[in-house]
Amino acid sequence: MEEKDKRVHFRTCPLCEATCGLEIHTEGNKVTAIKGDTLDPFSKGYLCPKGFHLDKLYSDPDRIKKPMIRDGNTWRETSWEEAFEEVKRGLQTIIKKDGRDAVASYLGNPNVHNLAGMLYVPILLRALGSKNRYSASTMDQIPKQLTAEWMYGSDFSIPIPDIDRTNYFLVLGANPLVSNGSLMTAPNMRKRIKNIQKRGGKMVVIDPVSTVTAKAADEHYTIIPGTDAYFLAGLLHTIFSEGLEDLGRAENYVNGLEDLKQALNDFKIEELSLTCGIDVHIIQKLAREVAKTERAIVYGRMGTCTQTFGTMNSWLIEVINIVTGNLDKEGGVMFTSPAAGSKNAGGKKKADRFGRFHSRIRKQPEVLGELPISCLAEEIETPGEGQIKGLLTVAGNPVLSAPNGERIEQALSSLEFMVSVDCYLNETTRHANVLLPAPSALERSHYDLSFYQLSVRNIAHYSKQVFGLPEDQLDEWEILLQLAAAVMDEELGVDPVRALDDYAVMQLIKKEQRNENSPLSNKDPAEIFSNLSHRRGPERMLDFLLRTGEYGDFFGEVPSGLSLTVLSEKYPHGKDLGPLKSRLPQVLTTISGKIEMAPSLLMKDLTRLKGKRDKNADHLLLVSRRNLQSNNSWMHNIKELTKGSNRCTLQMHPNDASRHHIEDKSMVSVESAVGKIEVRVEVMNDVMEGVVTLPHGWGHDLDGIQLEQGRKNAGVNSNRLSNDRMIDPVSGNAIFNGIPVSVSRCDTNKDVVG
Ligand SMILES: Nc1nc2c(c(=O)[nH]1)N[C@H]1C(S)=C(S)[C@@H](COP(=O)(O)OP(=O)(O)OC[C@H]3O[C@@H](n4cnc5c(=O)[nH]c(N)nc54)[C@H](O)[C@@H]3O)O[C@H]1N2
Ligand SMILES: Nc1nc2c(c(=O)[nH]1)N[C@H]1C(S)=C(S)[C@@H](COP(=O)(O)OP(=O)(O)OC[C@H]3O[C@@H](n4cnc5c(=O)[nH]c(N)nc54)[C@H](O)[C@@H]3O)O[C@H]1N2
Ligand code: SF4
Ligand SMILES: [Mo]
Repeated sequence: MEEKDKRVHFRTCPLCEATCGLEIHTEGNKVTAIKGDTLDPFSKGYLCPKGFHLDKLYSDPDRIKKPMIRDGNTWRETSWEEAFEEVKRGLQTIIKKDGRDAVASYLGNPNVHNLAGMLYVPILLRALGSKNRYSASTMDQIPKQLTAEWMYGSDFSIPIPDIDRTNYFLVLGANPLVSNGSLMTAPNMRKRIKNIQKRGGKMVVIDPVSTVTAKAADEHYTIIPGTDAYFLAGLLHTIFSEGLEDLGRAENYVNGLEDLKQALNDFKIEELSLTCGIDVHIIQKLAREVAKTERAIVYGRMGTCTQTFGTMNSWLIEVINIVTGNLDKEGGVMFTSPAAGSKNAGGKKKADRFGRFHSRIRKQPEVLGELPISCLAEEIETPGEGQIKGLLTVAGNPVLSAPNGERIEQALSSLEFMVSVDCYLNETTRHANVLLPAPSALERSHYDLSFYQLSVRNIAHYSKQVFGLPEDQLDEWEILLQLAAAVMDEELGVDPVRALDDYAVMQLIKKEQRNENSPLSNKDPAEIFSNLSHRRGPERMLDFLLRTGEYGDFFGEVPSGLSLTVLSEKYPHGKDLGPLKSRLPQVLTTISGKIEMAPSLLMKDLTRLKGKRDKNADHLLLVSRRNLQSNNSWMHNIKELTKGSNRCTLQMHPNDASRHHIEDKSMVSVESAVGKIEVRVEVMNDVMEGVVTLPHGWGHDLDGIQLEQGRKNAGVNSNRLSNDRMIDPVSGNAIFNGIPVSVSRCDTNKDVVG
């Protein structure tokens, strides 16, 4: 290998929300080393084992590299032309026969870690014109987004913990030392938490499991799964009844506070405490600490979102942060000022994006433009007008990720036509008729458009491709635009990708110009367009977004401002744009212009806290757990990340084990209302009595998948137990935590790898 082939690349890791900077050494088309980039102003050299092995995804021999068409159980590689022709034929047949809503879309999590997904999927969905939009959001953070939409006006106006300046961090249902943080982009959470403690502050964790994060905390309290709303109502009750409220910066901007206070008056703290299993005096102590500590945060994530009170939890957490004066304050929770993307400010909206239409079968309201994933299977299965006959998946694996995976699986196999854009032939994409290969992360450029909107500092970091695309590989944005062209009725000429891309950029320009305060409002749109003409694809859009963003150069109007050229040439390790800044009131886009403290559907939902919670004494409550080496369902084909002991186990408390005559390491059968699995048990004190935990994203033993390594350590699909009929009734979000299950010894106790 010639010396000149050796190169060093700096780029952010696109795998999780932490956005760590990587230093990638290459020789020719091989990666020789990956390290943490010590010059990255945000991650400062931190990385986790997944980032360290990012190249293994690129070099995985099982990764799909050619478009493929399925004929029965056999796949054949084909040309892009034939693949898109086949997509056009398959989807247009359904559209002509049954209308556009008969073709659904499902978007998986990696879309938000990918510029193509962020910028071009919306164009594809508009071209498709179907109401049947589904995504991983409705089994994740939609309660947080809906709460932000109702309270602050926009679903992306989510206040972020200002963790680097806080003195008190109360964490519910999150395990950031394993997940690396969510809706709180902050590489190296361990260090950030240690720094809170070094400053004399503290972290308190509420979790049914003594997780790595709980162990790093100053205090940990277990909670009965699914009952956080009772605990949070208890905190609020204490704050109000002891007169501890002080709204601080939010004082003049709230609506409905008195109604909320009145509603909470009805509750008795003793009853709330009994239901959640946390002592009254602990609830009161924590309430006083949150209210009295200068700079405190209450933060809740997955464990609080994907449970029966998902939206109520998200709401009560916002309310507590507001009434203790911690919203929009240093060391409290703050809105970001991202360099590109949603400006989360400016103007009042006309209506909430909720309930504008309903699902056909369950009549579940639309939430932020989509329908809950828990409705997908029934919409495919149930005949009649409006039935889903075709599906397009982009970067998603609902068979392993979504509730009642087995039902989804069956539903997918009954579709008339399915198209998937993915890197693997896996549990979901094996049902596709056409599978289109997405390039791997190292072959595309990157900018964390989503996560810099959710980050604990304002950051901008653009990464160039590490490797060029192979000659016969389309970039993901080109695939998405080709798909858009295939489902449109209009003729787009000889270069449909170019036509759609140009159109999309023109739309962005016009949108910016509609803002009369924009320095571009009086410019000729054609001139702006031609200013961008040396770029195409995501780079052109990103350049425009950066130049017209908070720190933008507005095409020369602000000479020291940011552009893509400045960012990529001057700041190869990323640019730190400083700590979060106060943004009230301009961040508010609600109809009233105020923070809505008492959204009507949530006020109504409070009555649910009054009913008795029935619990079958024989049932254990299943919750989910993550592992540092995994990333949802799709990184189990990497040997380096799956070696060692079997991670797909049921964790159980010793008292529950002995009550059910279950021995450590034995095989057990776990049964819920919808399914049954067999899995190996790990008996341990870390899990609260009455609770069992399983990881999700396993079950790689299905026929016809191309995951050789994954199959060796297949594990079982925990989502055969989660119930698509159990949802958070407000947002429709899926429930993965607090699922009643019965656990018993396996009759045979045969040596199955679970
Ligand atoms: N029981 C339980 N279930 C859960 C959860 C839980 O905690 N417990 N968590 C939920 C959460 S938070 C989420 S976000 C969902 C995730 O749900 P999904 O997004 O449906 O599942 P993933 O496992 O992330 O699958 C990602 C897919 O994208 C493909 N892929 C990876 N990179 C790319 C790319 O660059 N381009 C393209 N086109 N494809 C790519 C992968 O091969 C894989 O098929 O799972 C949910 N499911
Ligand atoms: N290593 C790794 N990192 C990841 C992922 C991954 O799969 N692996 N996935 C990424 C994705 S898509 C997401 S969304 C984020 C999620 O990241 P986090 O929000 O940090 O979620 P989890 O790690 O699932 O932690 C949820 C915690 O909630 C607890 N819990 C369960 N039920 C309850 C309850 O009723 N009340 C309370 N208070 N706690 C409860 C669980 O025991 C668990 O410790 O992680 C991301 N990062
Ligand atoms: S923490 Fe997340 S962003 Fe950082 S290296 Fe690991 S997977 Fe990548
Ligand atoms: Mo997620």
